[in-house]
Amino acid sequence: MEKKWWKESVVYQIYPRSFMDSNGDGVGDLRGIISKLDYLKTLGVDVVWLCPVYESPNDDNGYDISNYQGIMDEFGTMKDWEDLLAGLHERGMKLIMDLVVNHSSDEHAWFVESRKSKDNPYRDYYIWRPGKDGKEPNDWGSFFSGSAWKYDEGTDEYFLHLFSTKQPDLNWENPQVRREVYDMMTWWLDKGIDGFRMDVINLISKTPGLPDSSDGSGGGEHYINGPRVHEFLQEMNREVLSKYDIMTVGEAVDVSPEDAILFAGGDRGELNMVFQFEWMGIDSGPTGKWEVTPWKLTQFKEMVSKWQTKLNGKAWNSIYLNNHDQPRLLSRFGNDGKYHNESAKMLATLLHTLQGTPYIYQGEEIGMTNVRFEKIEEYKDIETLNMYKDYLSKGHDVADIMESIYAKGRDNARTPMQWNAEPQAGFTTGTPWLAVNPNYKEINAEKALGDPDSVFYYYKKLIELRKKHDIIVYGDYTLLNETDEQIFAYTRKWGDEQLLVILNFYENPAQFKLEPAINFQSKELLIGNYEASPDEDFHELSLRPYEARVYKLK
Ligand code: ISL
Ligand code: CA
Repeated sequence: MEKKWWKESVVYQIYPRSFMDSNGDGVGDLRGIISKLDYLKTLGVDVVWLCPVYESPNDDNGYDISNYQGIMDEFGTMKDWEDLLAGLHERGMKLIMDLVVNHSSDEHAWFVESRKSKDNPYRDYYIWRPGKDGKEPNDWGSFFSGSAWKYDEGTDEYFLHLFSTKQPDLNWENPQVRREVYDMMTWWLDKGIDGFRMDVINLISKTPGLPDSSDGSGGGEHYINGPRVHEFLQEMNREVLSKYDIMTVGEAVDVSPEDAILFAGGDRGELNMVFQFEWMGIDSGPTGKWEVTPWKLTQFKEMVSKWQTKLNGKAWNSIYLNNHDQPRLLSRFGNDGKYHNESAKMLATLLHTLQGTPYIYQGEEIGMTNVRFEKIEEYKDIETLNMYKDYLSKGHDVADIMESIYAKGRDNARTPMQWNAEPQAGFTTGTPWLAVNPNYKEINAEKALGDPDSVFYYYKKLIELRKKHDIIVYGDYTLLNETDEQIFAYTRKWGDEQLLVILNFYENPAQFKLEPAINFQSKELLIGNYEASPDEDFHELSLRPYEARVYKLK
């Protein structure tokens, strides 16, 4: 397997609005991030992925961009951004920027022009259609509820928006649009950035003619992995990406491992890796993410194993268990109460010992959890608020809706970073744009840094181990004890070495019996989340609640 720096790296994702506020206006900003670079260095991460910091009216917190080459006033200036990049580089870390080019803001100059008249030179930068029998041009649905079309009186036509009405989709069929995007990317790369995370990049190509969905299911079949998506990405790679030593990760909604190999296959000339959504869907029902559904460990193991084995040697995995769109991993897959630290460390062990590049989302390294705000007015996320209205109008019970939000709402991940036990968790001296999770006195970075046994130092150790043992990065994965409903165990193999990972996923103690037996001469306990004797015989082990162990065998 080819060695690459982006395979050996650990990425830390920053959601700037919620990371650190430097001027007391309640909104995180670039100076705030700069003040925490030593914290990131202490943790040991290699790459920072910065969520959008571009000019934006913030209908979707920066994922609606009105100027791709300017910095949002609330976050600071271009000089601040340059200082951030320099600060990261000085400390040996890299920076990847969010690239949001499936859509722009409706306040982008292109769209302002585009909506003016049907013959405006920018008209074809977006996707405009006349209505059909006085209704929307087709039956496609928006990810944020309702139709994906919005009527615009000025020219008596509709424009397409797969996300909010303030996020019109760019028309990738238009070569001029693609040229603009490539030039803009080149401009950022020439400023010295180290790559891109590409927002919903597998949605950029739509079926010509924009037909109705075949089964009334919203139209995904006509824009997920659309007909020209690989052509466009290969062109982008030729024109831009291939000229730099950078890393690229594409957010790819609804992809299978086979699709992922097309986007990120070593010989494809497209991207380095994708974020897939399969694991994130494990607790969703047929109607989607808001239908919270129980899941079994065997299902989860099957999903993980599928991605590990199918991509092995063909494409590279990205490994994440949460991000700014997902609930906190600890509340979702672990135990955010009694076994907070144990389960946070167990999940961290999984994240860092699979084949792929691990992504840590801010606050994960101190075990931040989901939040339960009493009133809908306290929530800020457009997806959550639109769903709330939509479900209310369809007659759902308020209490049920709130339970869905508690389990799945995106604001779970967006409450301010908990730095210390001071008011507002040390995030701001003012009023935060979204309330702080009330558990900040127990869960905060200052406390974690003062406790050698904290979740933070466990993450740090896992990151260090990755630097010392190639097998953690490159080893082949094999699932063990497939039908076990409580223990997730696997090996990694690399040359004459093996890694054995044993994870108890629940609070009940569990008996582990190694099957099939493995041959080895020597063993070393690399890391675990409980005191354990290095000489213990792991052929039969009693595992404590959420216990995790990683052995290296030779
Ligand atoms: O949030 C989600 C999880 O259910 C998805 O619907 C999400 O919108 C989708 O994964 C795409 O996400 C990305 O693009 C969106 C933006 O709101 C998200 O924050 C971003 O990660 C539109 O730009
Ligand atoms: Ca601020």
